[in-house]
Amino acid sequence: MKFYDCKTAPSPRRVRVFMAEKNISMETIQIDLAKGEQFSDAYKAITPLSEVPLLVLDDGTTISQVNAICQYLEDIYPQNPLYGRTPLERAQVESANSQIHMNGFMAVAEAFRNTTPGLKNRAMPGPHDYIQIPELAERGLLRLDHFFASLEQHLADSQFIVGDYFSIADISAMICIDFAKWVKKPIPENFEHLKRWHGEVSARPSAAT
Ligand SMILES: N[C@@H](CCC(=O)N[C@@H](CS)C(=O)NCC(=O)O)C(=O)O
Repeated sequence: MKFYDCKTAPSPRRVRVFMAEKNISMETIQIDLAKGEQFSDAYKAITPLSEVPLLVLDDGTTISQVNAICQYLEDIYPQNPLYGRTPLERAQVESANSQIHMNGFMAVAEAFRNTTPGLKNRAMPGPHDYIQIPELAERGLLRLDHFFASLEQHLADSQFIVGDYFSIADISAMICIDFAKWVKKPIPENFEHLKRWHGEVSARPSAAT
């Protein structure tokens, strides 16, 4: 198996931290997004999506999308489960992880991609060009305020996102909060629960990957 990564980008970091938590190592190839390597003929021959992360199996089968890659790895490397240990926990992790992706990750991406001068005409990742819409950036920042507030409330009486169980949802939320610094949205000073949790998850060795 090969993992196509970009060490500076938030989406592939979700997979890297997941693999570190599960002690999975594999051949990793860096795609330099800043240099446009995702659009090279060589990479387009591997995936028409022009995105990272990407997993390529030994027979050449490709798996794209953070969640699909992590779920596949969870199935074939069941040690240290991060998608839940019971049917209920699995449902809770899936529910939290999709909300974090939609309401957190996509909100930051909306704010970042619709304002960054270097991403003019690249408001969405992938093979198609889309113009920036400044109103979407404003909406993204507003959605991010709501996302932070809901996490602060939730973590007031929960150690991790799903009770006392560290899961993929914590990885997604931690990286979302780190990504939010790109749009100058640090954790608000008075959000003590969110800061406590972010400090704890960031101190895990996996977070340094
Ligand atoms: N829906 C994809 C999103 C992946 C994504 O947004 N990747 C970004 C890096 S964080 C990318 O490949 N960007 C390429 C570009 O901006 O051209 C997933 O969940 O894996």
